[in-house]
Amino acid sequence: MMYWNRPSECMGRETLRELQSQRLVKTVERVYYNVPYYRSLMQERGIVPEDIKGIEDLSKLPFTTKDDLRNNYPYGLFAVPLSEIVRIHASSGTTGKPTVVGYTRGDITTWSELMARTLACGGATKDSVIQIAYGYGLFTGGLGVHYGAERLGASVIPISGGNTKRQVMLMRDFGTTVLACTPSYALHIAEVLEEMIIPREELKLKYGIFGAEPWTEELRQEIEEKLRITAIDIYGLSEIIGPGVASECHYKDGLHIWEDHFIPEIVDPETGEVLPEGSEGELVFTTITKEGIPVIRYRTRDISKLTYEPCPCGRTHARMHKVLGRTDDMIIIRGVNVFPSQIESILVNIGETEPHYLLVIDRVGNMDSLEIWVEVSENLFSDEVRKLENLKQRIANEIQCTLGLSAKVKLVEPKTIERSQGKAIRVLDRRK
Ligand code: DLL
Repeated sequence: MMYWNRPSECMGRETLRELQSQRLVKTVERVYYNVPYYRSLMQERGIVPEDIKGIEDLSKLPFTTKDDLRNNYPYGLFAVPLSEIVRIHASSGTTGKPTVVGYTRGDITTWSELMARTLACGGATKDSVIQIAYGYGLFTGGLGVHYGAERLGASVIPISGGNTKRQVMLMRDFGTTVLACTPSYALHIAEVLEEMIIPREELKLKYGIFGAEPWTEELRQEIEEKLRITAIDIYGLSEIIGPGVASECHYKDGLHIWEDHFIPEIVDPETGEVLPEGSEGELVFTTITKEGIPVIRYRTRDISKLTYEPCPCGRTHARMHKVLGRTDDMIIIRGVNVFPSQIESILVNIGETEPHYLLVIDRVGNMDSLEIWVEVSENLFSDEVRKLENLKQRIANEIQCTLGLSAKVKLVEPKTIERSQGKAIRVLDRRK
């Protein structure tokens, strides 16, 4: 049993609740006095910080959503001056603008600590050789896992995503024992390993720390068999901290939420009402130690359920069920979060196409592929091939620039895309 921080991970529930209450009270004060947005929201509801005496008062507080972050783009929800921020990350917003988050030096320390916990919970130790194939950059995956792995004292290979043959070669040559990447990329790596005819015995791989996108138990089994490893599910989101919010232990029966830093709730996605333990609903988190951008009751749009039953691993923190779905239309393609509305605004901005489009997502080999079908006018369609090629290229480039995702564009004749009677169907996901 490898704990990274036993006193915190195995803290009695009473003590934990007490700690959460103290930290919540401080957080509410911090946002009330430092973030005008939260102050006016609380004033509108007639709440003053003194009304929040502990965790039992949590539901008095208003929710925060991705839209609130967008409306305060880029730094409006920061609770410290920019001079205190040492790192900025961003993730997809629902339309053009990304969601921006900032970390103080203290936040980076907390994040590293929580990622060290997460990695240890999944089986890594200071003797591990960790290959980090999550993307490095504005995405929180690469750097988040990186700092945690160094904090743990492991040997870190910061390879980032892509160039799969090289991943496999270095995995063998450098003696990687832990692979950290998205589950779909892990499957792709497994496939390339087979193609390269490298015998499994030449690898030292033991564990996979996979997350950033939904995956099924079936996919887990396939990866575990192909790579002959234990595959662990880790969960997180930029708005809360990045990876390092919750992690499975080797019992693989729900993900432990690091509750001394984040208070989870499950709410009815329609009414916002808090649901009792075990109910399926939308996950909501309140950060209670963050300095740069604390968030109050953040609506994740992820569907899950909570259990407070003790886990045989000895950790006392609540467990969330593997993510069951989303309450909105966000899709994750090769680890990149995509809202159909983002593609729509790109198409509208470029013009020259009709407002009828379909995102066709598939799995080619083990890699997600995205094809965008979009209607063009009769006139344009009968125009020169060169013009059409040029338009396709411009759309694809714009998507690459805005989302960092390569896509194929297929221009189709008017009325080819099926019209729907009710809500438009914008996504055809063939991966399932
Ligand atoms: O994906 C942070 C992360 C990086 C987590 C590396 C794990 C590993 P965002 O890009 O902000 O942050 O995307 C957050 O991804 O709301 C979920 O919908 C989805 N997601 C993340 N982890 C899982 C998971 C990172 N284990 C959004 N299972 C979240 C299912 C996940 N969905």
